[in-house]
Amino acid sequence: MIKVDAARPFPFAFDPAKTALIVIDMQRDFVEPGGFGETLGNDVKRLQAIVPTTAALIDLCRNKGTEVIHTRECHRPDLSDLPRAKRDRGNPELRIGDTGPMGRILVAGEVGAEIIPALAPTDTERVIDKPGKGAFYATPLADHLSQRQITTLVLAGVTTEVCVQTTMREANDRGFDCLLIEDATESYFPAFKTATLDMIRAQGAIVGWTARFADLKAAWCG
Ligand code: TIU
Repeated sequence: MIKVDAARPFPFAFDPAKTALIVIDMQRDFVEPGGFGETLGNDVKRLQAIVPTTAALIDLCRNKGTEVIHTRECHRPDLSDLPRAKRDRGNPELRIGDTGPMGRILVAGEVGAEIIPALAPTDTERVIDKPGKGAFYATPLADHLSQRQITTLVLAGVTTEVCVQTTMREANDRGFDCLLIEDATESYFPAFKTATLDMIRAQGAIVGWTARFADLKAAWCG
């Protein structure tokens, strides 16, 4: 067992053989100009700051033989998995399915839906496409983790209070112990990131734990 003493709200112990890293939605549509994130009115540059730390986290897990799973929020080209309520939400310049500079917004197979090159999956890593904010809703993720006897999830990606938090809450309700890496997740809204980290670890880790990447690495690499 590895014990991360500096995790909050208290030390986090995990078995690397029963752990998977889930990197949430590090797609061009959220991180680069011209995609879904920007069309919602956000400054996407904020999210780029976590790329080096997230790359280092992925490398650490690969080197340790801990499975790395990537998710992508995207929809089928015929939009049959896009609820009207999701498409109509807000007042974006471009809606999901419309054509922008990186192809159709949040549609599978388009340039914008790809994971950014700096964090690209290897040929053997699992990529889960998801139509919702949570990675468990309408995906094979739960079955996959169950087959692999995974009990612990390390989480990273964007955005902290939307897809990352939703996935972490879904996982928590399914019985997984969850650790969110603080400097490998980011939000378009700094206050929302802070609040999300606080609410995750409140009430004795009601949703899970958080830790800095350096503290995970120090505990794991000795
Ligand atoms: N808008 C926003 O903050 N996030 C999303 O729509 N999706 C994800 O977080 N991936």
